[in-house]
Amino acid sequence: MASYKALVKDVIKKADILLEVIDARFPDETRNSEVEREIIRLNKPFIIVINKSDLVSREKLEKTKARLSRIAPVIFVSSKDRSGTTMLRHQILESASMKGKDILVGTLGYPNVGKSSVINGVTGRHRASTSPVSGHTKGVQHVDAGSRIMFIDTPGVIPFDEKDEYLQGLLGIKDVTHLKDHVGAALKIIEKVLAENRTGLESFYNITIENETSYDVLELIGKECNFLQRKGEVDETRTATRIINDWQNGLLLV
Ligand SMILES: Nc1nc2c(ncn2[C@@H]2O[C@H](COP(=O)(O)OP(=O)(O)OP(=O)(O)O)[C@@H](O)[C@H]2O)c(=O)[nH]1
Ligand SMILES: [Mg+2]
Repeated sequence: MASYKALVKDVIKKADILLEVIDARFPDETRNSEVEREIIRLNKPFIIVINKSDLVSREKLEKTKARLSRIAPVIFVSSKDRSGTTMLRHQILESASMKGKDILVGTLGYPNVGKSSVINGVTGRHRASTSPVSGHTKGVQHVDAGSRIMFIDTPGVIPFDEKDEYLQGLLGIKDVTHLKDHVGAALKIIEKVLAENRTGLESFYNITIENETSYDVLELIGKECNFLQRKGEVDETRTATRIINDWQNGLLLV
């Protein structure tokens, strides 16, 4: 996607203030230093919006916030639960410090992090179209949020290393029908949840994990779900598909 840089630059140039929307589960992977540098270069205020905060523990959120607050004001939001959106509106008005004038707010971030959902959260209405399938927002769109705030919604255009299919699975950029290696993607999800919320994984799938590898855990889940083949061994693709869907639907917390 050759024109993405031009689009992002153009939005940064036009906007009075930028929101960098990141996924609470992957704050580092979904930040983009190139975008941040360009914002800083043009001397525009920006806010880091940690979205999907309903999917991580409060403790983790606070840690991420403390770390990122050195860079810019940080607000955590759950567009799903409608939390943090009033705070974000206030922060936009404060950071923009444009008394009485209309404020153009550019919204940037990776595909599927919830840019359009954050805009809807702040406007209080479903004005920006959203979808579980990434690449949903096509082209730049303006969304009037009332009380002087106008958003620019953008497509998730920050490019990924296309080769990193696992990361695309984790971030929900590719859904299960577009992933080639289901088992590989599911193992990455298991590794992430094992490391960050092992008991949550155990209780969600009703399994007990001792010292198993991520592959063993996949097998345990397959057995518990009764996803077996004729000879009785676990149907690993079916199990992997279930895990990817559970993760991408926000059922597994970290
Ligand atoms: N659990 C949870 N899911 C969310 C939240 N915000 C958005 N989502 C979900 O994440 C998916 C993507 O949301 P969008 O708002 O379309 O994301 P986007 O960044 O605009 O995506 P593109 O336009 O495709 O780049 C949808 O399935 C939303 O329901 C949130 O705060 N919590
Ligand atoms: Mg969108």
